[in-house]
Amino acid sequence: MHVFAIVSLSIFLGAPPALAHAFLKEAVPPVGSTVPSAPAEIVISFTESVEPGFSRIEVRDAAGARVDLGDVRKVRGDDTKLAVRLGKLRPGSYNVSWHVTATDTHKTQGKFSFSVAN
Ligand SMILES: [Cu+2]
Repeated sequence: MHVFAIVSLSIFLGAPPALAHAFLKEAVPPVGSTVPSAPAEIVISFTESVEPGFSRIEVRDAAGARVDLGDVRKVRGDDTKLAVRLGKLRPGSYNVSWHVTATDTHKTQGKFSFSVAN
């Protein structure tokens, strides 16, 4: 709930301040990592609670083909974690892009990559 803070600070500063919206905190597989075997899912932890119904995680291989199953969901008991299952990944590099809506309705997005070792 940053609405009042944004409105009041914007009046004084003339620009939206950098507040604690939902940014990537941690991912499994880790951002930039090379993992020894194909993961069955991606789990991303965010810095704030997010709404699974208004959030997306897309995973693509080096050729741009979608490899996730499109079933983004909240990880049980933790509003800050989203997971998406993956098809069978071959060795190579993968790009993950995420677009999430925090429970305060603020939208954020980002991307990272990881690799599956040969
Ligand atoms: Cu926010």
